[in-house]
Formats: sequence, structure tokens, C-alpha cells
Amino acid sequence: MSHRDQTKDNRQAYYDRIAPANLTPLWEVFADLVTPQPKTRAAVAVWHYDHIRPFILESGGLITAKEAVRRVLILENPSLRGESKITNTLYAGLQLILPGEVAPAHRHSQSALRFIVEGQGAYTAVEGEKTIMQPGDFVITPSWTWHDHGNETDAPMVWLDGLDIPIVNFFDASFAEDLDQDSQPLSRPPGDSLARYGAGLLPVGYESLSPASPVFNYPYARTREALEQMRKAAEWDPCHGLKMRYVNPATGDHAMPTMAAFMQLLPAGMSTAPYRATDGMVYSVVEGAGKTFAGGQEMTWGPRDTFVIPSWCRHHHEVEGDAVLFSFSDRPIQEKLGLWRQDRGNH
Ligand code: GTQ
Repeated sequence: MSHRDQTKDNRQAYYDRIAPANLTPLWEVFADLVTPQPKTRAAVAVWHYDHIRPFILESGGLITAKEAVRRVLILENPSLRGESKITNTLYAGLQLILPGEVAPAHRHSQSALRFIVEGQGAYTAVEGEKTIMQPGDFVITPSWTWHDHGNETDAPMVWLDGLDIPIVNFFDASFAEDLDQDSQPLSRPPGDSLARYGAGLLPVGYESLSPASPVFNYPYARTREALEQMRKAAEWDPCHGLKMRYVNPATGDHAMPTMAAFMQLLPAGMSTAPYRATDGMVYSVVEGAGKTFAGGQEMTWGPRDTFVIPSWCRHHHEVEGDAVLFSFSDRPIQEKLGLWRQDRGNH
């Protein structure tokens, strides 16, 4: 036996002897643990709404919203099948509510965001207040808040659910409970929280124990108008076009402590500069069509499509007409931990 083989055998015998003591040598795994750059298992992927919409509607004939609790098709990253993840840290799914249905009230440690994709006029009730949802609205149900969803319109309604499920489970910190009735009792009129907290005003003496925004519906009409007004100043960021983040108006921090959400306008003809960041991003297309080049792949997208760019994956967008993109990520946590990084090339 060569000297090298002998060394290898000696080491393996040693590993085998220490294994029953639940010990393992770092030097065999170091390069996979402490990588010079992020090495995500997640892949670039796109879900075209036209392709998956029939599957979503079909689920309506198989199970009721009440029986399912939440009738959702999970958008699973093709490289993370079976893990209920769209990125390593985030969950996403498309939820269907048919006319007359209620998704019963519950609460859980996981924070959720909803981004309305199809239909209009269904509601989410959060902590005693109902909000009617329109396409493009950004709705939050912060950690441990009671929420139920219902559809009193005559058309199906579909929205994108974004949750921090993998993060909460990473910490083994999940709690959940059901309310003893399907719809929670209402204690405030619709629109109350937006009027109270979302008009550039706060009630005098307002203090909150929660890190989440007291506004839970950020209507698209307002968001879109802000983008349109700012367009006149023509301050285009080479990497992002015009990109705004949703905030907690009481603190200026992100709307929820675990997930950030953004809305961006890419003006007609723009080709963005290459960009990457450590937060994997989930996009939902609101208006317009375009292409995103990422990780050696080219994705085409249009309204209602969902796509994902994993951590540290360099990408850029190209649009012909105006496009409006909603996106969300785990950036707030990375920022708090001092981990978040971006690479703007020279821009
Ligand atoms: O609406 O509460 O897509 O609890 C997954 C888990 C939605 C919800 C999901 C949930 C919800």
C-alpha cells in the first residue's frame, strides 16, 4: 500500500472510531461550510401564470377552502422539491378562494404577505379589521395576528402568499392555533388602519409592542401613483429603475421584521445593469412584459407570472414597454444580522 493510501486508511479508521461519540472532523467538510461566496442550492425559476392557472382552478373542484384550511399550490423551487421552499429561506404559494368560501381564522408565528394576482373584492380580516383586496395590493398578516380570508364576490380570487415558514422552522419556533369560529369578530371599520397609520400621521401617543407595520393593506392605486409621480423626476437607478420598499410608517423599518417587499418601475426600453445581493428575491409581475437574464438562463415574463432569483445570482432585466414588478425577500433579517451584501458592479 502506498504511503498516501495508508494515510487515508488511518484517517478513515479514526473517523469510524470517533463516529459513535458523535464527533466528525471539520477538515473534511470545511470547504462546504465556510464558502468564499454564497453557494445556494436554489435555482433560477419562473412560473408562467397562463400555464399554471388551470391547475390552480382545478384544485377548487377537489377540496374546499375550509377543508384545506388554506387551498394553496406551493411554488417549489425546482432544486428544492419536497421542501416547500421557493428560496432557501422563503415559502411562496398561490392561494385560491372561490365565491362564497371562507378560509377559517387562525394565527401562527409565521408572518405572511399577500400579493393579489387575480380577481378583486375578496377580503382578508386581520386583528378585527376587514380589508377588501384589489390586484397589486400588498397585504400583510404579521406574526401571531388572527387572520381569515373570504370571497363574497362572484369570481375566483388568487393571490401570491409569501411566508417566512423555512426561517421560523429553522429556529424551531413555530406555534399555531385555530379560532373557534371561521370568521373572526370585527372590531374596527374597514380602512381604519390605513387612515390611522398610513396618511403620514400617527395617533398622538402611539406606541406599538410589535415590530410589524400597523398598516396591513398598502393599496396598489397609491403605490402606482407614487411611482408615476416620481417618474417625472427621472431618477433611474441603473440596477433597479425606480424601486421603492414598503415600510412600517411608525418606524421607517420594513413592513415586517422577517420579510421585505418592494415595488419597482422599469421604464420602457430599460436594460438594467447587472446586480446581485445575498437576499434571494421572489418577483410577481404586475404590469408589462420583459426578460430577466440570470445564472446563464433567460426568462421571459408577463403579468401575473412569478419568478425567483436566488442569493448572489447575478442578473439583469430588459423591458420593451413599461414594466412594474413586485418583489419580496428575507433582507430585513440579513440587515439586522449584518449579513446583507450587494454587488452593483461599478454602478
Ligand atoms: O393564509 O394563513 O400559503 O398559514 C401557507 C400557510 C397561507 C395563510 C399559506 C398559511 C397561509
